[in-house]
Amino acid sequence: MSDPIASIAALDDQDDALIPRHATGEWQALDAAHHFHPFTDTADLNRRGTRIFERAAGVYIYTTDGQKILDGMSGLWCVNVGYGREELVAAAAAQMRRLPFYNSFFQCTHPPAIELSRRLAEIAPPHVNHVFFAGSGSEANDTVVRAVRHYWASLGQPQRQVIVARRNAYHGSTMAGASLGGMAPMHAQGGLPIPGIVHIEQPYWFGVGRHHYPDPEAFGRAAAEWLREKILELGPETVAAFIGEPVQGAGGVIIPPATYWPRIQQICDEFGILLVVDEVICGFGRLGRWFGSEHYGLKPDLMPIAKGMTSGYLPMGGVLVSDRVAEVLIERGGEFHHGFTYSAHPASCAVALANLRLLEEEKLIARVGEIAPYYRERWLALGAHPLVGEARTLGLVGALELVADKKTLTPFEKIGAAGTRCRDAAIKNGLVMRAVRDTMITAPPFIVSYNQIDELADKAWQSLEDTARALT
Ligand code: PXG
Repeated sequence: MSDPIASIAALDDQDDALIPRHATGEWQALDAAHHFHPFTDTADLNRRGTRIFERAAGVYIYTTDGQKILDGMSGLWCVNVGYGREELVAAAAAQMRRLPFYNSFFQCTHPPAIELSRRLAEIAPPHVNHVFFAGSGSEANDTVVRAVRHYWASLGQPQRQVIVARRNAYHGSTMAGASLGGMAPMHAQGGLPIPGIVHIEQPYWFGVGRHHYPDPEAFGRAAAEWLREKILELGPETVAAFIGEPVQGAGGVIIPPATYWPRIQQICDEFGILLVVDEVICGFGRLGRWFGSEHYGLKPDLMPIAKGMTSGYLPMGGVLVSDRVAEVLIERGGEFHHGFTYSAHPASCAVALANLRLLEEEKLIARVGEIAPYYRERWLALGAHPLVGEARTLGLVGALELVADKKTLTPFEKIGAAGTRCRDAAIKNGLVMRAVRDTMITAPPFIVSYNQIDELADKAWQSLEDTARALT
């Protein structure tokens, strides 16, 4: 087989004056001098130094030092069709030549926006036929907050303001996104959450449920009932919506017990509140169906989307809007005073269309279903390691809970230290595996082969071994 890196290098016509070539140390120094990274303690980063990735192909990414690393996280849960897909590159280039930008305000639109809207309505559940475009998942969730409240105000119920979300959820980093999210360290900076957003406990059996509910299914029912309790406590007439990720991603691949979502749907229906299912990670095939909502049999009123819509090749987000909400917004809402310069960016739309075509032509979502049992088998086997208290997967996401004592499942005293060690060991071993506290997670691209799943699992095991050795 030809060396993918060599073939990319042959294609490489990058302008050296635009992006010069430096040795790794020089790149690191320049980065430290000028670049603030997301979710980063900059002083700490500058001591440790950045890893600099310069190219990628298939499921592999390559550093400026020439290290080849299996990307077990699909970039940041987004590069689902893998790296180096010429179809997406060509779609972006062609659209940028034809019409690189035009806005969708002031009575304007363009063919890529129209075709993508039509296509999304086709793949969305039957009761979902509209989309509002944004530039990211965070903007999608800001759109959700404003659309939900505008929906109720348009129905003459402006007092319905409160959105119930969950602890340890992740819905983005803008003011509304971070408010919906349930990350305490995010709320501690910048005076969040904004008013009218409340949180209930998450359906995390290993982390919060197992001490009181030995049976995960009983825990799932109880966790859903916390929504009812919260609605009753707030007064049902004040509650606008509930929001949740089908499987919490950034929170640590938290797969709710099977009893959870059906009961959440029931409770939303019972009180008539809107159900918002955040599909930013689960959407576009991650769980083996187009949407996580389908996996759990849900009928969402709004579905924020991003990431896998373009496989991350260009930034794009949006909110899929059900007929229930669309009718009110259209018939009674008047002007929705909301939108972004890059709503329906033409190049992003073209890339999304090319990406959806790849998913369809290569049957990549069915492929997730086919390969998921093997990923599961290899991942669950990691559960035998002395450091692992629980292993779980669904579709192509997986988590390992690292524990100090496997018998009693006691967590580590200093939370996060073992996880960070394991993540660093994984990188040394040539695998991107993310650490959330002491939970190790992977979410590989849909094109991952059986051999590459072996490689992922072998490297993960080796990294657990290295971590165990370092801890003793
Ligand atoms: N909703 C969900 C469910 C997400 O996972 C967002 C919204 C926000 O999307 P944008 O495009 O604004 O980032 C996300 C993003 C991690 C990690 O460490 C996860 C995300 C972003 C950054 C880091 O797992 N998810």
